[in-house]
Order: sequence, then C-alpha cells, then structure tokens
Amino acid sequence: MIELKVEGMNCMHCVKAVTAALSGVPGVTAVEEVSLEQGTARVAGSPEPEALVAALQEAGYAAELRA
Ligand SMILES: [Cu+2]
Repeated sequence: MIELKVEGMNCMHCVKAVTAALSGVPGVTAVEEVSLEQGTARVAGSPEPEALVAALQEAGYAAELRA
C-alpha cells in the first residue's frame, strides 16, 4: 500500500480525476481511497512510486509520497 499527499483537489471531479490517473499506473491493483478532505490518496499494488507522482502531475495535481 502506498499513500500520497495530493494538492489541488477541491471537488468530487478532482477525486475522480485523481482516481482515474492512479488507476492507469502500471502495477496499481486498486485505488483504495482518495480523500478530498485530507488531500490524500492510497493505492494497492506494487507500482513505481515515482510513476504515481508523475501520473498525478500529468493530471494537474502536485503530489508527494507519504512515509
Ligand atoms: Cu475539482
């Protein structure tokens, strides 16, 4: 499980966009949670963590990995 901090989400459309972006990253088996309130996302599987950040940036959201 990998958790990310996602900046810039401000409505449910953003949550859907973030979910879609993360779903498309190779190695992601499930997007477990995207929290608008907390600005976080959690995915299952074994993707390259950097690929998650890159996919979110491409979708327009700044992201960083959370330890
Ligand atoms: Cu939005």
